[in-house]
This record gives sequence, structure tokens and C-alpha cells, in this order.
Amino acid sequence: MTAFLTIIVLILIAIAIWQMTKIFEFSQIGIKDAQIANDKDNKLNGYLMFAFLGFLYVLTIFSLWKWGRVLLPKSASEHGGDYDTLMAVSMVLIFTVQLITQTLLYFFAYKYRGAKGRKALFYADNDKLEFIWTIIPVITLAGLILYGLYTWTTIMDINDEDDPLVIELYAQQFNWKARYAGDDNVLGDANVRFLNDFDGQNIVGIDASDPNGMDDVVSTTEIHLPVNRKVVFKMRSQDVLHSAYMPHFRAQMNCVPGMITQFSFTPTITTAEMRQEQDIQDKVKHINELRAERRAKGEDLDDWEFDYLLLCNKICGTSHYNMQMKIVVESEEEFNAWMKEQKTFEETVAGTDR
Ligand SMILES: [Cu+2]
Repeated sequence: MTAFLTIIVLILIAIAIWQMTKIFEFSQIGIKDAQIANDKDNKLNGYLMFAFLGFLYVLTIFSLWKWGRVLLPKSASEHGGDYDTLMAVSMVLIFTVQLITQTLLYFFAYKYRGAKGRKALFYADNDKLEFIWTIIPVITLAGLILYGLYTWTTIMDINDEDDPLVIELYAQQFNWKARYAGDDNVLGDANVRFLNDFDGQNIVGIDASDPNGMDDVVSTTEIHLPVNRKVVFKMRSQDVLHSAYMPHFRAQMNCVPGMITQFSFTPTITTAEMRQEQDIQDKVKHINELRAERRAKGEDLDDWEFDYLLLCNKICGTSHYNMQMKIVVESEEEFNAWMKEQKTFEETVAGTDR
């Protein structure tokens, strides 16, 4: 309702301004050449161009200073550093180039503003200039693309050499399930056709005729990862396009119905260690201050604690925003202890009808 009233008020203000301009225009009738820009108008517009340029940069720098802290904390995976460097190099380059070109654009708009008696110069072409402004972007972009491709292939180098932990991320509207490959570290075959087997207990559709699937473990609440061990995630989707996004590990991969996609990374910082980071502590403190304010107004809110997250990064439906799962990175002993508490597929379906 408030939003609706605000919109009405804004529309009324816009109409009022429009009406006032009309009145102003009528009052100008009779003054000769009121519609033709004179030197004073041109100069004013030239200065306004500079003002707009200044506004852009003041806004950019202010936003970075004021909201920079809501950006992601340092990367918690082995490849994350390479990714962040690529991002930083690209951003610095983009910012520098746009600073130079925008400044020139507005400066020329001012320098060659309209003036009485000034005529535009006819200038057909200049091969040398065209060569320069073609070759510089070509070299810069080719360099950036090659550097990006190199980083991408390094990150996407999924091999089984270092005995990675195999986990399936199963996406559906609107939740995640994680399937661990069990003692044999091999995922059993799976298909949506098996979802209704075993009184609906076969929640990711494991094929019971594949012996590899018997020791698989499905978690619906949390993903646990041992620190410093490579993980290979195999993604599946039950219904629509989803995207497995683990921002703290700089990882994202689409989950496509009908095919298995994959992403691999090595987590390097445990959840407990990450919670000790100054950056994270500041964030947590800030969020809990905001929560305390809302609690004071009667809202039912607990204090927040930092956790790694798996999020969905494709708008997949109405509850997309809530499609998330907690990730816990811990020591190998803690991980093994957690794993022991979980039920295997064989244990889960025991006693149910196929
Ligand atoms: Cu989704």
C-alpha cells in the first residue's frame, strides 16, 4: 500500500513539473529566439556534462566504500585465488579504460560545444588512427580472453588422480540433496524413474540393481566436506534448470535435467576457521545488530552465525530464493564421525516394498 501511494505521489509530482514547464514556456512567448541555444546555454550544458562525469565517479567510489563490506570474504578453496585475481585484473582494466574514455568523451563534449560561427570540420578518414583504435582493443581483449580460458581450464581440470571425494548434488524445486558415494567412492546409477520405489524412500532415484549404489548416503540437511581433500561434485536436476552456486568456494555449475554436469574444488578453510576471520566477524556483528533492532520491534529472529552455503543461482520458480543448503567444512576425523551417523541407501530402504 505504501509503495502504491509513493508511486501515485511521484506521478502527481511529475505532472506538476510538466504543467509548470508549460506555464513557463507560455510566459516566454514573445521573447525572440527563446528556443534557440545561445553560447551561454551551450557553455552551461558543457559544464553539466562534467558534473555528470563527477557524479558517476563520486557515486562509484562512495558505493565501493560504503557497501564494499557486503562483498564476498576471501576464498575458501584452492582455485579461488586464481579466480579472484582474474576478476580483479578484469575489473581494474575495465575501470581504467572507462575512466579514460568517459573523461575524454565529456571533455570533448565541452571543448567542442556549440558556439556562434563555429563550423564542424569535415574529416574523411585516417587509416593510422583506425588501426590504433582497432589493434589496442584486439590485443587487450585477446589477452584477457586467453588468460580467462587458461584460468577456466585450470579450474575445470577434473581428474581422479588425487582420489577426490565424489558427491552428487541433486536439485529439485525447491531443495537440494547431497549423495555421498559411500565406502567404494562410486555413485550408483540413478534415474528419476526410480523415485517412487521403496515407498518413496528412494528420494534421488538410485537404481537398486546397481551394487555401487547400495552404500550411497543421501543427506537432505547438510553437506559435510573434509578440509584439504579434493571434492568432485556431480550435478543432476529432477525438473528444471538449477544452478549449484557455492560462492565462498568460487564455484558454480548449472544442473540440467537429463544430464550430469560436474565441478571440482578443494576446500582449504574449515567453517570454524572462517568464523574466526575478522572480515566474517564484522559481517556477523553487523547482521546481528540489524536483527536485534528488528527483534526490538517484535520480530521473532535468532542471532545469525556464519556458514558456507550451497545456493541455487537460476531463477527456477517461486521458492527459488529459499533453495539452499548448509555446507560444513571440518577436519577429516570430524567428517568421518559425521559420515558414520548417516544411513546408507541399503539401510534406508530396508523393510520397505520395492
Ligand atoms: Cu533452483
